[in-house]
Amino acid sequence: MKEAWKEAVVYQLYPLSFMDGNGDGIGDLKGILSRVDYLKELGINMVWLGPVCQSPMIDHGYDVSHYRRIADQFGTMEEMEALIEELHKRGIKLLMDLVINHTSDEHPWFEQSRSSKDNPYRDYYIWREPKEDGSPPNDWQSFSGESAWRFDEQTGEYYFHIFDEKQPDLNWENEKLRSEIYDMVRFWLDKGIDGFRLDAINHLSKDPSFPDAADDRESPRGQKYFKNGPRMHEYLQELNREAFGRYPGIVTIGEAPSVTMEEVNRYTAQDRGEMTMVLMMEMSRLDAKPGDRWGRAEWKLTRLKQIVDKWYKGVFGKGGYATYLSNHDYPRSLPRYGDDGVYRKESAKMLATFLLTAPGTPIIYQGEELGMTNAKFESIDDYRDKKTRSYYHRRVEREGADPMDALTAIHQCSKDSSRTPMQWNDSPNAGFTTGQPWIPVNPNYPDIHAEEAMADPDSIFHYYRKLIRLRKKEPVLAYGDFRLVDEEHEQVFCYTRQLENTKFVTILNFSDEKAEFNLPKDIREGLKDAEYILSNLPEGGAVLGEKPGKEDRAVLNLAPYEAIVWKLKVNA
Ligand code: TEU
Ligand code: CA
Repeated sequence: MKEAWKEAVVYQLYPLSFMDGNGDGIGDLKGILSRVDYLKELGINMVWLGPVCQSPMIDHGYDVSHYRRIADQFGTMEEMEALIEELHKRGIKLLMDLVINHTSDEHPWFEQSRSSKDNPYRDYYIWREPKEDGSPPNDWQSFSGESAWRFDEQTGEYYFHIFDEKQPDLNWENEKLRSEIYDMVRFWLDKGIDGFRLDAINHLSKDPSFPDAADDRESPRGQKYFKNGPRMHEYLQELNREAFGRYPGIVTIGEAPSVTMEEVNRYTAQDRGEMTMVLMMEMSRLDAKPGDRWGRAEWKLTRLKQIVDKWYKGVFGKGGYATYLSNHDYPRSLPRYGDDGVYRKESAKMLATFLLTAPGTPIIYQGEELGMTNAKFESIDDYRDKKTRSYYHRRVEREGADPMDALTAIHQCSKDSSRTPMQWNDSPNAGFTTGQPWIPVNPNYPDIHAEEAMADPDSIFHYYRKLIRLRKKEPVLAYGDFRLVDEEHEQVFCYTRQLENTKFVTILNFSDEKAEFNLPKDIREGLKDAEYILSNLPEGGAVLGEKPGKEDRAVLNLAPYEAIVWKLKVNA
């Protein structure tokens, strides 16, 4: 069935780093407003705006201290209302980032809650007595690897937090808390926003007995008791009944790490009234080293193929999912899955071809459309992320590691790598700000910026525009089936998408070397009168010149990072 969310091309906009409108070095709403025509030009039709509500910014806005106020550094409610209006005028929907698993410890609710055991807000959060020996109530860890419990002197109890200790988890068992959240969500929906990205959403429900998890192999320990908990579906269905579901066409994209396909369908099957989609997080960290937040592992293309195939077979047509290769929580994928050197342009376009012709609603992370790369600052003083800085100081000061070794791991794994300011032009600070940017701009901005990209018809930016137009024009890319071709090939990712008698063939060389690819008979036949759609190489590249299939060629010779898309006419 036709659904706007299936035809959406989403743009993740990280407000701190998109555009500074008042010269204080911090991105803001005024800055975003000055760039809405850029978004229109790119062709996206949905924006996911990172958190902009009042916050002490310990976690860059994911620590909310007031849900109904815009943080001063981002601007005013009037500017937010203007942004909603200006995006709507351009046919672009706006999703906000909804952070309701936790608040900041500076939220008035928490200040009340911690003040006394009998305060009416006490149970808005999760408090427990210490064990006999004064230790934490159980052995669960937060995502930073330390205890998920923080002792609070004032009332002699511990409170629970799966993220930073300044981000106490809300107690969703408390009905009054839930109804306050629903009221706040309606407040934003009444302003005309079109939906939400739901932060860390599958952590809302915890195992109410809070058992010790000593035998738990997972990291962080205890996670199995604080994700996908027993009342998750009840809460989401209530949230839908009380808020999202009362407004037409609201789109929700849940961030739900480590879920099975069955759980994804339970969260997103249309008839369950819970969420529209979940984020397909598995593709974004193929090279993460299991159990080592700061390590990198080799990754195989066959792994990526298996993930795409698993999600297609498990969820497509039943539930909903959104795909992405880069976001604000991890270094950009271009150098990790492609190349940020000689083949930067070709590989960025190849990755774009994958993201926009594979199944699932695609999310483009700001700057990905320019082929922006990861910053590699030479001093820890240029990094802002709290965990990055504490990792460096632990390694260098406590463990005596060589600073360059610690910085190499940071270059490869720090959240800050993908958070450097958007590169608009070659003026100072890439045109992002007239002030001192909150984090340094990537020094390569004179060569990589929007102005040069928009002026160059062969740029990554214009290639994305072409792909986005294609995705909006061809229903097969939103609704078509997905068939892997040659699952074992370690260099080439080939797949077809078919809807009735339209069949697209995408062939991608994910390597920096030439690749030979055997075309199966049905595709070879189909190519005889195929329509060439696009390629990332100049017209007449190694393969296109020969238009394989006419001479019944069986083997394609692909150039490094070559991407090709054909459209076949088939009998349905
Ligand atoms: O991230 C959630 C998050 O980080 C975990 O679910 C993730 O799977 C884990 O860290 C393993 O890598 C969201 C936001 O994207 C992030 O920026 C915030 O810091 C976090 O929630 C807390 O709000
Ligand atoms: Ca600003």
